[in-house]
Amino acid sequence: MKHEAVSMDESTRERIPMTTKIRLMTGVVAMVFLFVAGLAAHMALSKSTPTSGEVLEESPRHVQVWFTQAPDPAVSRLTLESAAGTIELGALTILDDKSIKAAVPAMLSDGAYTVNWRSAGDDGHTQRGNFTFTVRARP
Ligand SMILES: [Cu+2]
Repeated sequence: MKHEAVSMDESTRERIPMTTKIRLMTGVVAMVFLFVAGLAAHMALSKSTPTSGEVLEESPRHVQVWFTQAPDPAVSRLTLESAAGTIELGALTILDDKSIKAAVPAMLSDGAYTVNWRSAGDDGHTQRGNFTFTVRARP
C-alpha cells in the first residue's frame, strides 16, 4: 500500500519527463549492450587448412578449421562437397588449439571443393560458414 502511494506520487509529479528519460536511457543501454555483446560473444573462424581460395597441387590429407574460441564438440561439424556431391570425411577431432579437424580419406580429383563448418563457442550460439579450395594436380 505504502509503495503504491509513493510510485503514484512520482509518476504524477514528473510523468512526461520521467517517461521520456527512462525510454531514452533504456534504449541507449540496450543498444550499447547488444553492440558490445555482438562484438565480444560470437565465435568466428580464424584460419583454415586448406585456406579459403587455395589452389592445391595435390589432394589434401585433412581439413582443419581454427576458431577464436574453443569449439563445442556437441555442435561442431565439418563436411566436404564437390559438384558431384558429398565427400566422406574421417571422424571429427576437437583439438586443444581451438580447432576441429577431419581426415580426407579419398584422393580428391581435380576440381573445386567446398568445406562447410559448424560450431559454437563460449556463448553457445551455433555459427556456420563455408569456404572453397581447388585441387589442380600438376600434369
Ligand atoms: Cu553469439
